[in-house]
Formats: sequence, structure tokens, C-alpha cells
Amino acid sequence: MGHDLVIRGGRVVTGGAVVEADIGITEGRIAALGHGFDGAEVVRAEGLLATPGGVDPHCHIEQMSGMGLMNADTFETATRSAAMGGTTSVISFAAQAKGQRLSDAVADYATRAARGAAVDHAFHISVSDPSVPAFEDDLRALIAAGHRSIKVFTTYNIKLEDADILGILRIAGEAGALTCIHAENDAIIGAARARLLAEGRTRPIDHAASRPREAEIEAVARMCRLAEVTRAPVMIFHVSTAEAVAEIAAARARGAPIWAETCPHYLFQTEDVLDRPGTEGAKWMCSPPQRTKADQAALWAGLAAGHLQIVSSDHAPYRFDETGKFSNGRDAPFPAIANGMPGLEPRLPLMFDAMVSGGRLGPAGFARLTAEAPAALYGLPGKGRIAPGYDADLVLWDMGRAVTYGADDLHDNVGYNPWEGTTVTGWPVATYLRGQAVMREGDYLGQPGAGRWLMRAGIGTRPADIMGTSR
Ligand code: DUC
Ligand code: ZN
Ligand code: ZN
Repeated sequence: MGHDLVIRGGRVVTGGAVVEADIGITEGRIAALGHGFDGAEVVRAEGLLATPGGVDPHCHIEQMSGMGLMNADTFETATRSAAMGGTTSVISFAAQAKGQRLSDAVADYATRAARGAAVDHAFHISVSDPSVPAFEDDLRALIAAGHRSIKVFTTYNIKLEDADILGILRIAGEAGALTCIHAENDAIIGAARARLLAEGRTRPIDHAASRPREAEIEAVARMCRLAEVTRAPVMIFHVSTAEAVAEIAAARARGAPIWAETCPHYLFQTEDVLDRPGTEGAKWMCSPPQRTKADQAALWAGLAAGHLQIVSSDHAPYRFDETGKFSNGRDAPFPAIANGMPGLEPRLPLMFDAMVSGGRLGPAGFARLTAEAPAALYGLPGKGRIAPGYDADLVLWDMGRAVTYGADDLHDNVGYNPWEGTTVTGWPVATYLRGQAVMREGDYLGQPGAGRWLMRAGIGTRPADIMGTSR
């Protein structure tokens, strides 16, 4: 029997190995891996490597920040950018405004995503105000409806107190949801910021000193203990320091249900990116800030050891102008400059360059950190692997093609590329979403609204039995 589509003659990352196989695709799913398949459409993939479509579980899309600033990307532009870089599933945030019911926040984001998203998507329920009416009932109902992750902050003006985080963890643990935490100690940051401003240190580079590593270390350690006492699963977002990796490793060794991610900007950039002339460094401002080479080595070691399981983008798009980074003026001091940079599109190429071309953890490790582990940990059973029964979400890579990023060559709506001048070896030449090409040879073929909302399965205290992540 013929398939709808056969990807013929390539090498395929599957089951922790690289094999030569045709991929037979029927009705949007992978039907078989093997040889000699017929298909209504046949794509020649000799010399190419097929990896699972990227699953990016941490991206800010069409979201209002805590500072009241809208992201530069809509669902349409962010998911276009995702597809161009090989990512086929995103989990962004349904951000509760203070005073807003959770159910209203999720309905608002879901409506906009259904209209604009060109790749498959889900939401973290981002909590800023647990005092609103029906908070607990709404949270339980949303989790039961398939929104199986929650986001809380220990800093910013949307910070929650430990007592509130404990309450949310108890509900999430019982109801089968994963709680994701931005973990930095707010008091340490507040004191450092006040001291710097008093000294007249207001430039983007001073942002790094305003978020001392101890702020992350303390909050990560504390959140690990909250997970331990509630037995509720926790995902520590964007780990940046060696000491935080050690805290997570120790908590996991004690049996705490802790998982963690880091991002390309912590693996490949150091704090000196912030120290460009004038306000140029604002392009790279994010929280936590980039750290040191020693931290990069510790993050890689943490990924290799399985203490950290995921590399996400933390795509947080703001233009380098008055609509974004400089919404408070061109000379705004660092606390008034929006945090974040675009990352949805370059995440896979940067990681492919390091891991597949550069040999760090290899093709199977690349597939695990960028697709398989996020799909497993966030309850996306049909995503993240090239195997029969899974959605036919694939990326085809030209392994020999070297590309140097330019100033404005991403397909988001941000207008600058924080990786300008970086050369990657290995380039995505086609992206398939459920068997449909959404990118081919640099041409975007996606359709706004074609992405599906992903109802997610329950998440237990042992979210996934995948290499290096289960306890
Ligand atoms: N830090 C965050 O916490 N969120 C968005 C972007 C950033 O840099
Ligand atoms: Zn964060
Ligand atoms: Zn974020």
C-alpha cells in the first residue's frame, strides 16, 4: 500500500540512533520506517539527516509583559519563524493580568493562537494573581481540560509569595500538571539594582550585576525544597549558573521531582554581549543574564549528565526601537528596558551546530534535548520522535551547509538577530508539520491558523521515562 508521502533515502534520527531509512507518512502520521516504500509524493532525501520537528516549550508569543509591553511577535509571525528554523510545536504563555480570571486569560490567548498559529501549540497558564475569584476552581478545570503546565515567578512585579506557590504546587501535583518556575530571588535583585542606580550605573551591562548569580542559586534551591515537600513536579526555567545546576542535581539525587532547562544564550554567550557601545547591549538583555565560560561548561555537563533535560529558546521578542526595548526612551536605565531576545528560529540550528556538527552529545542527544524530552515532560504524546504512530513533524538537514547569520535574517517581527556574525554548520532545508511542508529551501509554506492546539496528557511526579530524565 502506498503512503501519502515518502521521504526517501535519508538518514533518520530515531530511537537514540541514526539509521538509513525511508519515512512513510500517511494521514499526517509516521506510518513506517523501512525501505522500498511507494508514495503519492516522494521527496528525495539522499545526503540529508531527518530529525524530529523541534518542540520549544518556552516562548513568549503575542504576550503582554509584566511591564505592560506587548511582544513584537504575533502568533502568525512567531510560528512562521519557528517553522523556518525547524520547530513544529511551541508552548507559549496564557498570561493572567492582575485581577483577571484564569479562564478568561486562557480563552483570550487560545482565540488568538487558533487564528494565527501555523504550527501546533499549547499554553502554560501564567499566574500573576491568585487572589482573583474562582482561582482554584479555574485552575483545576483548565488542567483537566488539557492545559497541563503552570508558570510562576519569584521575581518581577508578578512575583508570588512562597505560600501561594506552595498552594499552586499542591493543586498542580494532585491534578497532574507541571509547574514551571522563573527562579530568582527578588530581594537580592532589588538590593543590587538600588545600589547600582545610586552609583549611576544604568547601562545594559549593569543589568548583569543587577541580577547576581546568588539570586538564581537561592531561588532554585528554595523551589527544589517546595517541590520536595509537595511532591509536585517542577520545571526550573532558564538555568544559567553552575551552582544552580548543582542544586538541581542534588535535589534530583534526593528524589525530588525536579526537571530543568537552559537556553542557547546561556550555552553560547557570556555577559560581555551586554557591554557594547551605547545602548547596543540592550539587544541581548535577558533575565537571568548571560554568565561566564565556566557556567557554560557546567550547563553542558548538566545536560550530559541528565540533570538538565531541555534546551528551550525563551523567545521573548522586542524590537530595538521605541515600540520595544526603548518604550521608556532611548536613554532608559536598564531596569526600564524590556528583557528578552528572539530565539525560536535559531534554537535548532545553533544546537545542531554544537551537538551534531560539533559532536557534543551527538544527533540522538540533539533530538532528545530539543524535541523528545520537551514532548515527554510536557505531556505531548504524539510529538518529539520519528517513530511509527507519531505525528510526521520532521526537519531535513543539509549537514554540510555553513551559514553565517546576518543582521536581520530571521523571519520573526523583531528586526535584529542576536546571533549576527555567528556561523552554524548544518542547515534546515525542509520542515514538515503533520506531513505538510511548512518550509522548503528557505521558502515559507505555512498557513496561519493551520496549527492545532495540543490537548495534553496528565503529568505525574515521574513525567517521563526517557533517558536521563526519570527518577
Ligand atoms: N526573562 C524572562 O523572565 N522572561 C522573558 C525574557 C527574559 O529575559
Ligand atoms: Zn523567565
Ligand atoms: Zn521566559
